[in-house]
Amino acid sequence: MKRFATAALAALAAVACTDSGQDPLAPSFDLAPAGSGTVWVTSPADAGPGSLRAALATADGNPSVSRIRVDQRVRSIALQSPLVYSGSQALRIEGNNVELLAGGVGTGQGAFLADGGADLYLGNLTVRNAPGVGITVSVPGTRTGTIAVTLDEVRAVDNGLHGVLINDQSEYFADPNSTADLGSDATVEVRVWGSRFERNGFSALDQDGLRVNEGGLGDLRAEIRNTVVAGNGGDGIELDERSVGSADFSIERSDLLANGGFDPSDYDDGIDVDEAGDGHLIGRFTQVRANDNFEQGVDLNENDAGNLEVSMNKVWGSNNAEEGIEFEEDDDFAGGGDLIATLIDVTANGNGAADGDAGLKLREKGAGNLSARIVSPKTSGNVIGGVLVREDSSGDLFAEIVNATGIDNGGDGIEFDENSSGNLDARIDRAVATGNAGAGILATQATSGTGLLTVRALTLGGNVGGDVVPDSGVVVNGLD
Ligand SMILES: [Ca+2]
Ligand SMILES: [Ca+2]
Ligand SMILES: [Ca+2]
Repeated sequence: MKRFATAALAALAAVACTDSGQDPLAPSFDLAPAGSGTVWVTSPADAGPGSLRAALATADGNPSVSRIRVDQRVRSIALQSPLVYSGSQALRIEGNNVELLAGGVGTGQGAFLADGGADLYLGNLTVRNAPGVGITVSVPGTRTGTIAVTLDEVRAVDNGLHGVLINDQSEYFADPNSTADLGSDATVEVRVWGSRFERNGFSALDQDGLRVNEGGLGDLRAEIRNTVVAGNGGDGIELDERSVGSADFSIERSDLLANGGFDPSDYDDGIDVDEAGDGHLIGRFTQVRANDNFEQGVDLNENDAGNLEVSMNKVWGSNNAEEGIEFEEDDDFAGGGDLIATLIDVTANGNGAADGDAGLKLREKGAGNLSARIVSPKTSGNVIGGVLVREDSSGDLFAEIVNATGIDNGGDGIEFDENSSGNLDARIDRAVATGNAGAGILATQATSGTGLLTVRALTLGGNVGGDVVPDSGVVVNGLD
């Protein structure tokens, strides 16, 4: 495995060149096309000729450099200090499966920092054991337009703070607890493909597998695919959008498992998305497992003006200590807007051992309507309720649930709660609601407004609180 190591790498160390097609190592290397602005990394040393550090310095000083490629024979680099890229030109770093071992950088320091506002692609590399953040992209306050960051088969493992931090909140580094919403005018666009963020964030509070902070003008956009986020101390993924702009993300074929265990007084989630100020929270989940997390599996909070719009298809949020899947619109700050959800084949079993309201919880708190279509939800064995759909303040609640299973939950199997003014129109077409400690199906219309519960083809029984329970304001139709 290491036959080449000593002599070959000593030779490689002498070579650090902007690729010109005359690399003396040819033809044994897969060279970039001549004139492509590519710099090769041929040395595993921390610094010096051919090193990744030298390549980044070359890119810093030469805007025509757009790509750094690590030779496949450079298997790992033991960093003595953080790597920094401060150029503003878009840069593509192709790691060829190199490992950046960052245990030797200074106390609290990270492995890699990009702070020049460049679009960045990182491919096929691992960042391991940094005392601080594994990979940081710090967006300059002067950035405009869209800054695009792509992580393609990137692994951030066992770093003390965040695995990956992409930050456009100007107060964050000085005060991580700042609630200021300042940042650049730029939109932050993040793509994560085939990556792993594991066991980061056990050196301080609130350190996540992947954190994206967006402030100032612009949106936070994220696309996460085929990625595993597991065992991180804070949230697996946190997306935090403030000020003007929306949080708009999709997550597909990904696992968010056993995150949030660092601080017993403030456990964290599989994925936590917070949107504040003007703008919407728009999320799309496809084939996602958010299981075994220390707080919620999925926690989406939309504050202030704007809607919370979420779609799910084949999503699991099971065995989390609080809710499996929770959406809250106008969670902390009322500003109007609706909660709109289309959920297909969602499973939330065995949640709530520590706290929470229901395995699957949708709550619209401020002014605005709640509209939900939920097909084939499975909620069983939650210590809390199964499904809770709740609308507070002004606005209507419309919910249609098809083919539900709610068995042996500690609260109600399915609960609709129109908790203030506004009308309730809830429909259930086919459900098994048995063995729940509360009601099988509970519908409440608290104050003014009409209350209508329409049910068809129910299988009921063994519900301690009654099978179908309308409160005084609710009319039940079609009970069979
Ligand atoms: Ca911004
Ligand atoms: Ca916003
Ligand atoms: Ca809102």
